[in-house]
Formats: sequence, structure tokens, C-alpha cells
Amino acid sequence: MATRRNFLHKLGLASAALLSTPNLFANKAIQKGKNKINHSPPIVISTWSHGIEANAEAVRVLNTGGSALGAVESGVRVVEADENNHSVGIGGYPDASGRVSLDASIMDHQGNAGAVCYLEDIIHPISVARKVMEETPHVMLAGNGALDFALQQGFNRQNLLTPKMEKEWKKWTETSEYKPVVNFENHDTIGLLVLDNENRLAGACTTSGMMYKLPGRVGDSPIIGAGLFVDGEVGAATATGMGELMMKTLGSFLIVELMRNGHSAQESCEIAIKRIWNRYSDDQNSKFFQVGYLALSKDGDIGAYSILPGFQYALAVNGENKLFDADFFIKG
Ligand code: SD4
Repeated sequence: MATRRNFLHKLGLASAALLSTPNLFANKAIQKGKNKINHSPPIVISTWSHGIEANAEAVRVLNTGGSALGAVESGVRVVEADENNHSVGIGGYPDASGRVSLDASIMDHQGNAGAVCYLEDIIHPISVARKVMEETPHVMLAGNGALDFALQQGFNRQNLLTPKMEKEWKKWTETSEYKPVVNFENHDTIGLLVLDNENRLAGACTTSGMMYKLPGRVGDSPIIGAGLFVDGEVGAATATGMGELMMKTLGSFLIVELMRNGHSAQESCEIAIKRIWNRYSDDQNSKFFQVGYLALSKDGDIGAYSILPGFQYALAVNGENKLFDADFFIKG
């Protein structure tokens, strides 16, 4: 633990607090459901600072009569189209071979789900995921099959490797050292959850995955139950961070199940993070462990928690849309 602390200290990971959520459970046994707060819908919650723009778009959709499903799709599309976000859509970091491959998933309140993984050349994987959900009997399409399907559905093909990212990648190939960096530099996936005025939940999650990943690597974001899970009767959860950890613990599904069993959204995120830590923190790679979870219950209770400091989320509720620092597990 001392080594890990030193590592964090070296990285200077003190987060610039804009607003912070209280640490209700530090050093205490979790008391089931004690800290629930039921906000009134509509509620939009999403990962990282780009969540502010995504939330604003989702709120606009809700305010103009759209559904939770339409809101999550439109919200994350804003980030997919932003070349300056290097972990989602166009402008995303390529894999080690210089190819940008995208993962995305979407779920509605009825348990319908769609996903794409290892999709190249399509700027809006979330919309392809929605088409998979609505137009096919399947849940996930991968690689060339997903691309062919997207083209058949009328999506345009486009090079997603921007000149800036190509330059950075070429520089990286001089050493080809795979060195994921915690927090901002390498974790910008957008996961966005909505509870609309009719109490319908929906969620979307979209990413270009880990920077310079092995070609063919697929992360948690398109895996239903890992990067995203929605149960319209209970709640929704989404994830960002080192996808392998959410995949090995099915974190988003776990969070929804914990809420089903009476835990608050915050407790559920905390338990899911501790599950990862207890199980995997001895791995050599634990210094790269950043995972952040968001949860939103059917009753409007919200949760956010990460392993390391630095995870931020955007929350739009009661007519306001603000950025918060999530509480975290490793307190230095
Ligand atoms: C992945 N979870 O592919 C994604 C990466 C991520 O912000 O969250 N980036 O593992």
C-alpha cells in the first residue's frame, strides 16, 4: 500500500475540487439504504467534464418531448463528434497499429440492449448500437460485421484518425511503450444515464477504449452488465476506467443488483469498487487501477465512486447542470 501511495503522490493526483460529494462511508460499515436521496426527474448523470455538454443536449431532448432513450443517444453523440475528446468517437486514440476502433452500448427501461464493438470508420457507434437494438434480433455486432451493418443502415464511412492523433501515435511508435496513465489522460469514456419525466430509465456508454491497446482489444463499454446496465424497475449504472476490471466483476450489473437489494446508489457504487479492490489489487498492474462508477436509481437516487481520486461526473437535476468530484476509495 505504501508503494501505491507513493505512486499516487508522484502523479500529483490531487483533484481540483469543484464541488465534492460527502464520503458517507469512510471507515464505517455500510448501513443499507441509509443515505438515499430521491431527486425528482428529469435527471441526467454522466462521466467526466465533457458530461456537461452531453447532459445539456440530453436535457434539451427531454425538454422538447424526447424520451430517456433519445436523450442518452443524443447526449453522448455530442462527445463522439468532438475531435478534442481523445477517448470517444472521432479524434480518439488509435490502437497500437494506428487504427481507431470504437465500442458502444445502449439500453432502455424495458431491458432492450444494443452494442457494437471493434467498430471502425463510423463516427457515431452509439447510433449503430441503437440500430442493432431496434433493427436486429441481436445484442452486439463486432468489427467488419458491425461496419457492414452500419453502412447498410445508411451511416457514412469516415476516417476517425485525426492528423493530431496520427502524429501522437507515430511518436509513440518510436518506443511503443504501453503505459496507461490514470485519470484524465487515458480515461474519458462517456457513460450517461437518464431518468425522464415518465420515470423511464436509459443509459449509453461509448469509447475508443484504452490508448494504444492491442489491436482487437474490446473493453467493458459495449459489454452489457460491465460498462452499462439498465433495469427499468430498479436503476442504471455505467463505468469508466480500466475496462478489464469491470468486465471481470460485471460492475454495472452488480450495482443495479445491489440497488435492487435495497442499497442506495452511492453504497452500490462503493461496494462494486471495493469488490474490484479486494479481488484484484495485488495484480502487478494495480497502480493503473482507475475505475469510476455512476448509478441512478428508479427513485432518483444517485451514486458516484472511484478507486483513485480524479473521477468527475456531471449531474443535471433541478434545472442545474454541474460538475462534481466523485468520492474515492484510496485516500492517500
Ligand atoms: C475501456 N472503459 O475501454 C474503457 C476506457 C475508459 O475512459 O473508460 N476510458 O476500458
